[in-house]
Order: sequence, then C-alpha cells, then structure tokens
Amino acid sequence: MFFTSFLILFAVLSVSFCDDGHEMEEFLKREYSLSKPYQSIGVSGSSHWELMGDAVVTTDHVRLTSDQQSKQGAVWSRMPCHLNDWELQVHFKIHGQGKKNLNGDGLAVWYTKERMQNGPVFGNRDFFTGLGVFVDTYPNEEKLLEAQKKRYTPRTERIFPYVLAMVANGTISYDHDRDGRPTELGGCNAMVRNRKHDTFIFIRYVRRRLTVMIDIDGQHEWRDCLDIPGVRLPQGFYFGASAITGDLSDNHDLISMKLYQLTVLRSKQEEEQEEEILIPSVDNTDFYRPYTDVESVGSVGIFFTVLFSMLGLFLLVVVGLVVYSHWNENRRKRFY
Ligand SMILES: [Ca+2]
Repeated sequence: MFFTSFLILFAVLSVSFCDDGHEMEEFLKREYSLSKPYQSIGVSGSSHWELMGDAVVTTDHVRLTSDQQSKQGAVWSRMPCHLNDWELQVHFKIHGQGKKNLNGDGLAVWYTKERMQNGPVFGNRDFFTGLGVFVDTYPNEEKLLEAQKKRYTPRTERIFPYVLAMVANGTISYDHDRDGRPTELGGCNAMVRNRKHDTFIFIRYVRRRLTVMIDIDGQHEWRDCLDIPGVRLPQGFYFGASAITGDLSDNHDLISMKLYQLTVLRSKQEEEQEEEILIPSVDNTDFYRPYTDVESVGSVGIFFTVLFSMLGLFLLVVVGLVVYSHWNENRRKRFY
C-alpha cells in the first residue's frame, strides 16, 4: 500500500515535470562540436578534441574502431561544458562484414565527469558519473540464455541494435551480460547497421528532461526513442564518444557531433528555485534496477514465508506443550 502511494506520488511529480511549453532558440557551439574537416584532432593541445585507443581520423570520419576483433577507441572533448540546456546531434555509421548478430559491440555517446579512461562499457570506464547513450549492436543476454538453454521471456525481449540511456553517479555498474537492463532509463530498437543513408542520434537535455530521438530511415524525420523527466545532470562534464569490439566487430564511425546551446526562458521564480546539481540522479528512482528489485522482492518473500512458517511452528509447539502439561496435570489429579 505504501509502495503504491509512493508510485502515485512519483507519477504526479513526473507530470509536473512534463510541462514544457517554452519556446527555444538554438546556437551551434563550435567549441563542443566535432565536424569535418577534423583538423588536428588529437595531434596537439590546440584541438578541442582528443583521441584515444584505436580511434583514427580520416577525411570522412573519426573511426572509433575498425571492423576487427578486440578494438576500442574514443574521442573526448577537452573542455567541460557549462550549459544549462543543450542538444547534441550525433551523425554516425556502424557497418561491417558480419551477418546478423555476428557483429559487435556498439558505440556510446557520453556526457560524464570522467574522460579519457578506457574500459568495458563500449570502450569507456565502468562506474562512470553522468549520462551514457548506447547503441548496443549485440544481444549478450539473449545469447547467454541461449547458451544456458533457458527460455527468453517476453519481458526481457529486445530487438537489436538497441539504443539505451543510463544515468549513473559513479557507484552503479553497467551490466554488460544483460545489455544494461538493470539500469536502463529507457530505450528503443534502431536498425542502424549497414544502412546506405545517414544515421543520427539526437540527445536533448532541457529543463531536466532527457529526450533521445533517432533519424535512421533516411527520411529526415526524428523518431522518439525515450523521454525521461526529472533527470539531474551537473554542469561541467565532458562530451565524448567511444566504441568497442570483442570477438565480433564492426566499423564504428563518427561523422559529426554537433552541440547546440538551447536558450530556454525561465521565470525569475524558476531561476531562484533552480539549485545547483552536484551528483547525477533521476527523480523517479524506480528507473533504477527494476529487475533486481523484482528478484529481491522474490527473495524477501521467501524469507518472510520461512520466518512466518517457523514462528507458526514454534507457536504450535508452545500451544501443544501447554495443552499437554494441562492434560498431564489433570491426569495426575485424577490419580491422586
Ligand atoms: Ca550488448
């Protein structure tokens, strides 16, 4: 009951965050954008962007990984971003020789406190602080369950490639084997691989609302992917992109990342109420670990069942002993 009231309260709060009737203007911020020609990226300290790992620059793109096994690469902005409201348009291309599901692992777009640290999360470190938007091209959980000869339940079913957003505070791990399901904020299927036309992801953060859209069908139309209110991202984090290959591979190419500053008119009252965000979080904490919650409710349930059974048994034994001693006493009385 308490939990249900909590959910209702969260729903009401969420609705108030949905209200977004303000007009916006956008300005391209060149210092946070990456586009052709990619002059002197990673070559000197003068560039706004820095390369790492296996990433290389050509005239047409920044190739985060080539279509070869066990590669990882990234590109990171050198400058922390202090904008309130922004929109990042990412033009990318994922392509390779592998047939369906024989390719991997995907690419990620970042807005994080940390930068230039390689690791297992699409070529970036785990336990990151900030936002990650992943284009996951390999269904790890499905393959794992197949290998264990377990059935794939509709609840966990997804069509890959899958776009997913995660907000973390430095203490949450990305579950690679489960394709990030336990920490997923939202996501959508996106058939982005080996397309002839251009493919884009659009990440908008306005008034603490995170919206991700995709344009992947060559129609120049944005399609909704996820829309989450109450997302708190601090200022002063870094934009970046990374990719990784394992046993399976793909070319992960970045053609451009364009950052737009959005000017959102806020009332004086709104500005006063706006407190500085220090740690990334999402207001509706139900978003976190929905699967582990279900599992832990299950184990809690078992715990209480066992506990109450034992208490019941104990009570029965006590009642039994009392009845027995009374009966014994009465019997003795009858004898004497
Ligand atoms: Ca995966």
